[in-house]
Amino acid sequence: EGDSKVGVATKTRAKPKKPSQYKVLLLNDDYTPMEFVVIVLKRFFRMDMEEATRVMLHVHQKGVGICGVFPYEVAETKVNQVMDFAKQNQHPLQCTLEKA
Ligand code: TYC
Repeated sequence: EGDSKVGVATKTRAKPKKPSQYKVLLLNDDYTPMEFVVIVLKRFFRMDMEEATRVMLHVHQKGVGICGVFPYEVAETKVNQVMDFAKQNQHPLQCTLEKA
């Protein structure tokens, strides 16, 4: 009989959304030494010498390059760390975020 039907709960919670990912971009300029950019990529993005050199040369030649892709808060922290470190060393190096 109809009264014996039992409902099954299928959607008890909202699905947690994946945190949005952001690219951290490095911009070229005419003044920051190549060696300093390599140090930045090794220190803040855990690259080895080979990868850091490859990314630095890419930015030098193309004008912009990707350091990595991170959740928003991590990406924002990396940008701030790079900008602070560049300022401390009086280099005009620019680093920014872009939604992945
Ligand atoms: N163009 C710089 C030079 O010739 C090197 C450089 C590379 C600067 C990458 C910034 O993000 C950068 N010294």
